[in-house]
Amino acid sequence: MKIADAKVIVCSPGRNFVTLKLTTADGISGLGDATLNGRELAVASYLNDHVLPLLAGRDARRIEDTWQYLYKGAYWRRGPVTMTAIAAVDMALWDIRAKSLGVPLYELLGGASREAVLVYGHAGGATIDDTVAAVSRFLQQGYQAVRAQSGIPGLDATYGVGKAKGVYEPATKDAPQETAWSSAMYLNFVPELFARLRKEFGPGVHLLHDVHHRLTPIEAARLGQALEPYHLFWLEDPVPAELPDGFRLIRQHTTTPLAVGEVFNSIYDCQQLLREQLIDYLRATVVHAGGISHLRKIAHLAELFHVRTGCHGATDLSPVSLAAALHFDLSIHNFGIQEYMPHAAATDEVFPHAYRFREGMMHPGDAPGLGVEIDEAKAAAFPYQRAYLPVNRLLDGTLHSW
Ligand code: KDG
Ligand code: MG
Repeated sequence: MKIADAKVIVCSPGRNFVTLKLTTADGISGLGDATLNGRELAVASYLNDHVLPLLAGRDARRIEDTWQYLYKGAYWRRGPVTMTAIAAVDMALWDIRAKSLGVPLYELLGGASREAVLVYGHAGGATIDDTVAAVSRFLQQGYQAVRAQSGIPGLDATYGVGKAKGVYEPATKDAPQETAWSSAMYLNFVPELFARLRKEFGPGVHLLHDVHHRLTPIEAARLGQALEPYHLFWLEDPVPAELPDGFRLIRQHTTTPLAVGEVFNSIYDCQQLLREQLIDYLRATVVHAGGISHLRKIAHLAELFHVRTGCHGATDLSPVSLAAALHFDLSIHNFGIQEYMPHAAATDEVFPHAYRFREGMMHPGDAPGLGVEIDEAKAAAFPYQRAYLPVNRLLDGTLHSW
């Protein structure tokens, strides 16, 4: 089962995606997502210029050995570009292996640990009333868990509130959008939002919230404490996660569960948070954290410390990533929740897939492999468009985390 062909497909059906397609000499092909939002071409180049020349003739069944070859063999370790490229190769090899055996990937990962996977949707509105209406729409669609974000009085635009109803695509063409931020205004406002949501929807619905790395540890501790009466499923990315020690301080002050890790790219980013039990949910993903092989190691380490998974799943992660995440989620023991934002219709046309949503739960389907393909002719009709994620400034102009 030698790798005979490898190519990188860059397309933009609604937004940019980088996809790796590997094909074996006996004609089995596998897909890997290599999309790094706002820096897509860096990963395409890493793959084309440095990884693909190493793959020709390798045995597609040697998934772990190929992972180690690309990780240790580069000498330069970790980092989002490297780890996203390795993830794409890893996903494609698992896809090929499962297809060669005629089974859905989760069967190779130990089989199903549950019937289906709990997912959460994104509700956002310009005002509290709009957010209440948005949450209500998700509940009508069967969601059991909803992330709620709202515009903040006095600030023009804020994270998580889409430009149009139901749309979350913060990247903008050619240049980054600039948004303004005040932690003081935000901290005064958010408890009011969740008080209202609990009053409207009662205790049965899982509510989540994303701070998007914007607070200091003591501010995050105050927010976690203020939100305790509303029993959040989690408070996400309360502070920038480069400094794991910051979470000790948050943890000393609040029982609100914490989720972190969508920007993590290896087990080394996670290990202190896990070992010291500073978080409750880990958001590392298949695409940015080294693929299925590496994410399984992270999840197994997390299991020792009572930490469950909550994989990142925004629309900048392609249907290939979503499929891989669902196979992973279905199989591991310490699964918590999966983020789910349906892709644009054009994306779904380019990437036909077997996964399905029903009553707030998802299943990867039982097609062999990942259960997702790419229609290359359709992909070619959507050429790459340069796009950037926003930047965020405090009201006095100081650059802040977006
Ligand atoms: O590319 C960045 C987005 O995926 C990120 O802003 C989304 O924070 C996010 C989330 O929780 O989905
Ligand atoms: Mg997030």
